[in-house]
Amino acid sequence: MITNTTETTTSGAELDSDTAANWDTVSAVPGRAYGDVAASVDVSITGVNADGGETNWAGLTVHTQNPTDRQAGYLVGLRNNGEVFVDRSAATIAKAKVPGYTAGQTVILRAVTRGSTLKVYAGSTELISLTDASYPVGNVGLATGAASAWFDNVRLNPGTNPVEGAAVTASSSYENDGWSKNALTDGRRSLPTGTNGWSSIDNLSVDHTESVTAGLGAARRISRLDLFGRADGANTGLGFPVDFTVQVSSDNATWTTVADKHDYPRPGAGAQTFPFTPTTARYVKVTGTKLSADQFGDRYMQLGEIAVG
Ligand SMILES: [Ca+2]
Repeated sequence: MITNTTETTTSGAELDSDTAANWDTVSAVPGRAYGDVAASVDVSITGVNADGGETNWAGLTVHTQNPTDRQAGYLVGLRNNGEVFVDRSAATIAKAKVPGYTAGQTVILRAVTRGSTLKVYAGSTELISLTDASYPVGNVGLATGAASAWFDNVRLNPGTNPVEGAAVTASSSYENDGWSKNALTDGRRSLPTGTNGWSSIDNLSVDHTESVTAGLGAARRISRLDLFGRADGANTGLGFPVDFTVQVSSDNATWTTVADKHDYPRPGAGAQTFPFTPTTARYVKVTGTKLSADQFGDRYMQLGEIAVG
């Protein structure tokens, strides 16, 4: 993903060392046009030019018409004062603050486009949602403006999971230590640090039922649900339900069961895929009716990510 000469790669991360007053340093894969796409990068700003100081930025370009030009398309940037902005044709059309940002910290910056909707996240936190039809398709790239920055873990998902970024409801949710409902649809499937999935509250030793529901945003024809369990070393597969159903609904009230599993073995890393007869749905729900116990006898339900197709 390198088309300019001011970058070096170390330990899998990419350093853009251009701290000169160069506002248009962009790296991209030329010739790739993405429509619906989720683009994510771990970014930390390591230095800023005195001209502009902490308002200098690093981030992503999406739907750009020229891969090395940030003007024709959308620029999703993080300033070192914690502001995230979306520029279109070099004019800011939306901005928001990363909660609790401190200069130089690593932010998982993610842009998700669906049709004419562009959403921007910091980790699992939605910061910006806007509708704009000016650039429906184009390139994805990395960009800096008068800042040096580390880029790592670049991920592109060309719009194959309509529940990514979806609002999630759950029977209970442990909203701490990075666990959250929203982390079920944040595009990060594994749990390398134990901080990017959903967990029910974890202090119940009695078996019980837990459920989680995600919306697709609109009615869609789907025929598959993928569940990703934990994938963090010895905890891999922990919290995956033993008995569970997968249900779909058009109104979040009347449900049709499309999968009913019993004595499901503790899975490894990777997708657990449940195909079903193609159906039109707007919501999907997974209900665990028998939960597994951890080494302390506590029973809870945990998932890293959910996907449909
Ligand atoms: Ca996740």
